[in-house]
Amino acid sequence: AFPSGYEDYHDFAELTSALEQAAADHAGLAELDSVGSSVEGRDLWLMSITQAPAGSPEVLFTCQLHAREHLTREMCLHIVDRFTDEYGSDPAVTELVDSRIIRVIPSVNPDGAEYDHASGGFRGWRKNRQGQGTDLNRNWGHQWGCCGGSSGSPSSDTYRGSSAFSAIENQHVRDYVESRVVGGTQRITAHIDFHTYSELILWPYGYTYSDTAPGLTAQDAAAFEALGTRMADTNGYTPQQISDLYIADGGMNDWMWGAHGIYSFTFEMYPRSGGLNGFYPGDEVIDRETARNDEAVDLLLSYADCVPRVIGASC
Ligand code: 0X9
Ligand code: ZN
Repeated sequence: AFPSGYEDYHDFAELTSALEQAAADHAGLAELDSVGSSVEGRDLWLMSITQAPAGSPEVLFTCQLHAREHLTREMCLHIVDRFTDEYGSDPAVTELVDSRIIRVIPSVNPDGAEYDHASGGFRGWRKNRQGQGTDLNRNWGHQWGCCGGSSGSPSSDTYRGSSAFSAIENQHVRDYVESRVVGGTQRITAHIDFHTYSELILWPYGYTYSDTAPGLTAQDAAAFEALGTRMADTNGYTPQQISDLYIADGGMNDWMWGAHGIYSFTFEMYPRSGGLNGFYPGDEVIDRETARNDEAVDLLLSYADCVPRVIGASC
C-alpha cells in the first residue's frame, strides 16, 4: 500500500488486481497480457481494448517510465477504466473502441515505483533498479547518448545505461512495438508517454534544438505542432517541442518517431510547478487530473487513422 494520504494510488499488487478485474469484467472487450518481466521479475502489463476490425489503427499509451511519477500509473488505469466501463453508454468512447485498438502499458518501471514508496515514505526515485539504475527515458536507441542530453555516470539520475536498450524494461517495450510491424507496416500510429510534472505537451525531437532533422520534415513537425496544440487547448497544458524544455537524448518519443514513424507525444501532468513535492500530490487530485486528459486522449485516438489530416495533409 501507499503511505497515508496516498491510499488511492495503486501499488503493484493493487495495479495487478485492478487490471485482472477489468479484464474479467470485460471479457471480449479488454485483454490483459504481459510484454515481459522487469529486472526484479514484475510483469510489464499490457491491456488491449477494442471492438474494431483487425488491422484498425492502434494507439499506445505508456506510463511510469519514471518511478516516482505515480500519478501517471493512475492515468493509464483511468484510460483502461473509461474505455471499458463506458463502452456502450458513452457515445465518444463507443465510437473510438469500435474503430481503434487501444493499448495501455500502465507501468514500464514497476521495480522503481515499488522501491520509491515501499519504506512507508517516498524516496524520490526516478530510474529502474538495474545496478545503480538506468533512466528509462535516456536509454532508447535513436541518437542514444548523442548530444549531451543524458549522463554516462551510473550514479546520475539521467544515466543512459551502458548501451542503447541496456535496460531490460525498454527491451521488452521495444520488442512489443517492433512486433506491431505487420506486413511491413507499423500498426501503431500514435502514442502518449505520460510523465509528471509541469503541465506540458511535448513532441520530438529531444536530441536536437532543430525543428526539422533527418526523418522529421517540416510537414511532420507541423502535424506534431498542430495536434499537440489542439490537445493542449483541451487540458490547458503548454505545447512545445521537447528540446524547447531541454536537450534530452535517448528519449522514448525520439525512438518511436525516428525508428517507427509513430506520432509520439510526452504529457507532463499536474502540477505546473514545484520541487520534489511536485511528484507527490495527494490522492485527492487523481480523479480530476486524470479526467482532465480525456478530451486530449480522444482527440489523439480520433486522428490515429492519419495524423497529418490535422493539417489537411493526406496519408
Ligand atoms: O526528462 C525527461 O525525461 C522528461 N521530463 S521528467 O521530468 N518527467 O523527467 C521529459 C521527456 C521529454 N521526452 C523525450 N525526451 N522523449
Ligand atoms: Zn518523467
